[in-house]
Amino acid sequence: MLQIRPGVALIPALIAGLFAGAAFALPAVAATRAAAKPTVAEAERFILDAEQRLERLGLDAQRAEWVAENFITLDTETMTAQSNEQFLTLSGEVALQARRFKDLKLPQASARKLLLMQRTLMLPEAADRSSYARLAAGMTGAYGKAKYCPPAPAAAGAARPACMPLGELEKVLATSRDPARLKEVWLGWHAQSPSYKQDYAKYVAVSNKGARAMGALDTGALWRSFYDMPPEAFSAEMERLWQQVKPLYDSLHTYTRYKLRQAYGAAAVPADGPIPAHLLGNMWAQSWDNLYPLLKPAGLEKSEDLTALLEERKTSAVDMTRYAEGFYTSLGMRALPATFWERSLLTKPRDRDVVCHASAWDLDGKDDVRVKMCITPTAEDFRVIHHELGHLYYDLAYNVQPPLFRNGANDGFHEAIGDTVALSITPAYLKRVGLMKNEPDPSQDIGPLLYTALQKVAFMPFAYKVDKWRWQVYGGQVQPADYDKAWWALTEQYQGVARPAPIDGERGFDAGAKFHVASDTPYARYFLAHVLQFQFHRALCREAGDTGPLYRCSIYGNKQAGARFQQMLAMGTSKPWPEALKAVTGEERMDATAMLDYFAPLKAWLDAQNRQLAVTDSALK
Ligand code: X8Z
Ligand code: ZN
Repeated sequence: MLQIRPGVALIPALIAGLFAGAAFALPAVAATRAAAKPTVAEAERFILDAEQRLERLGLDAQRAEWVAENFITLDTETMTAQSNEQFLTLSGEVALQARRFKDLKLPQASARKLLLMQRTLMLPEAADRSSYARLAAGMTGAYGKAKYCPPAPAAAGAARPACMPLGELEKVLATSRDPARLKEVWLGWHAQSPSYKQDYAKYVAVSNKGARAMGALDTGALWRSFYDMPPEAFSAEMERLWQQVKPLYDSLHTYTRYKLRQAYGAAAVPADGPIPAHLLGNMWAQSWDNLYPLLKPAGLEKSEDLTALLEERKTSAVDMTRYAEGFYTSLGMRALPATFWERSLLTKPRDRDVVCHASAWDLDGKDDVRVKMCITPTAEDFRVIHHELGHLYYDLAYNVQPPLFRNGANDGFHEAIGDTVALSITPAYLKRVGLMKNEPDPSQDIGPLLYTALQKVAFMPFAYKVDKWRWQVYGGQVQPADYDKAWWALTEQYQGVARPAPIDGERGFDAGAKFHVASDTPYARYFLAHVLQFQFHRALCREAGDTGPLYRCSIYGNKQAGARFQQMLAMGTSKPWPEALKAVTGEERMDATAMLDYFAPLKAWLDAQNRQLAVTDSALK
């Protein structure tokens, strides 16, 4: 199953059997019995049938989507829209019919299946379903094709620079230290999304219609209802977790601002205001690890540079993937099937547009699992391929379950699996697999720890913000003319980051410059995943008998930890997520103390640094 499309979250599976008519109609059997009280036997028959139909149509839709994202053309976009529309028709029908059985006392599994069938939009009008599916396909395609085309140089006869796809722009942001160049590519990319702003606004309206037909206030509230708790309780959970992490983030932000003031000058980075977004090494300022060379502790190294090593060795995309697979098999998990290697897309094709944003797919509910990713030999992609394989190993594990339970315990779990494994990519592990020559001295630990915090801790307020914004948009508190105003208000409030230039009036659509907004993929999942991965890591390290600091623990090669993880993976979404969490950690609540434990020495170090930097900073002009 595709893990990053909203379809997964909203539409557990689609069924075939298009309903050609304009509006839903209950099928004859259901209609004639509508007056009679439904029986348990009827409910069980309905569930079995619906589950099979949803699975069939869902897989068809996945396949169409796979082709559309691998070959972005008008025709593939139309075909995926048609296929998704069919799935939406079926899932809406099924959700409607599932309501009939709500008062029955059913076995736990059947009751849960009825609940899961209702996690969808319901759009009774065919025109709405069609417009929803077309807009979604169009925006994903537009994002995938977008390029920044720099203006022609003023000098007569000078060649026009080539248009730059996102990957190249990201590389500039990661490596250049020229503020003018950084600002140019930042603005160049953010100038692309206004082209689909109107479509996004239309899409929001149709989506809300579908959520309201399901009894939710709006699509945001519907998303928040997918966590085995009332939507308001979920918002409160997110806030609780954020408050746990905030002091650590504040320390990191303060340190980063001081260091950027040293690097770019006091005029470029305000002493106590937000940091300009183009200086953070990443297009969305969501992870700051590319700033490590500027921020690293004086006298300490980030051990060896994995990116340099991968480049130097000309590590291929397949090699990178083999390393990741090797980690999972070391935990006792199976090798990837031969078809994975035949059917995945691991490098960016030269001659066509594809959606390069990494994703993991399950095309048959058995073992036709694939990755689509434009891998480059960098430390970041090394982590991302571990992340993607985490999705696939989850798919492979829960494919023993009936179709409706073939999903993550919640969507945050799905995102957390590969990241948990990637937390075990320690210097000691890299040395063990021959990717590092010398293991750094433990006295140098602050370096790698800072590097990891720049990825993981910096990410937290970003991940919180994306769906806070969408909740406001879906909730109607923010109208299209104010999309950017609201986006940057949240960015300043949570991330302490500012737009490098004034907002583009009512025209701008900076949120749409992020893949997950353009493709309408919920984002709270990544926030949860960042909490959960540290909880899983802490529990698995204990299972492996490692009593040392969490940041030095690697579960590589530990079959016992692997078996414990696998046991949870195989549960899929058959039980409410607290039970899955308990299976690995013994805990039933999400809890950011594991993340705080992991970074505890860094927090103390940052606070000490910040006290010193406050003194030297005051002398900066
Ligand atoms: O989208 C992803 C994965 C695919 S599910 C590559 N991630 C988020 C992002 O890139 O914004 C992983 C971390 C956050
Ligand atoms: Zn993912």
